[in-house]
Amino acid sequence: MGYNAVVDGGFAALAAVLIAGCSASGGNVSISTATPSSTLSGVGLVFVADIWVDNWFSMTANGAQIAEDVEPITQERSFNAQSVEFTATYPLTLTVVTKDFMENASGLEYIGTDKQQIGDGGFIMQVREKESGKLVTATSPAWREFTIQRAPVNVDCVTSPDPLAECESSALEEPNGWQDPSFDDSSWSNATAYSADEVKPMRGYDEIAWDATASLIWGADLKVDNVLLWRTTVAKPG
Ligand SMILES: [Ca+2]
Ligand SMILES: [Ca+2]
Repeated sequence: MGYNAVVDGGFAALAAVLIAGCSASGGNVSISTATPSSTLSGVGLVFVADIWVDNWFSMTANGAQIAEDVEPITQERSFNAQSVEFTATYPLTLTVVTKDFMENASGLEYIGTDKQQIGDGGFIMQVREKESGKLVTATSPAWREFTIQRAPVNVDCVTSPDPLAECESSALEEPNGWQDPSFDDSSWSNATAYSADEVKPMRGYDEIAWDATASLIWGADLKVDNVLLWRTTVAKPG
């Protein structure tokens, strides 16, 4: 699938328009190609975002939805990189929802098998201006993070024969307006950076040339934090 999105820095002006027939898939990398229409050309800049998440993401630019993981969250092994083109203006506010796979609210996966475990997450993204190739932003500890689902809170339940009954979870609603560029995220946490050894990224990760400044990030707990909200804003270049 492809998205043709023009995102205004002021009002979240234009909804992403889903267009057909513009996607390519090579290995574990899906490429969504935005094709700004003639009526929209000249508005904003075209950006390219490369994203890899263990396991799922959805993202906005300046308040407008621009992309969602092509691999559903309903599977343990949802690993893939995506490259997404979108048109937007500075200042550029990006928001991302990331989800680690959980078989149910217990937070565990492979339940009832000899691999029953607390799965872990991981998220890396970089954004460039398409024409200049200039790096605009990359995931780092400077990104703002707010975890809204944690499970299991009592990690000892990992070996339980009935995780849904014995594992505890905590969940919060998404804050109102959190995807708006003007949302105040000062009470949020900074992202925690993790090494590739800790995240063990796979399937698609190696097919992207990650900038040296792009870090794998997640919440403070790589395993227990399962649904996370992310924000970053890039000022207009001086
Ligand atoms: Ca996972
Ligand atoms: Ca987890």
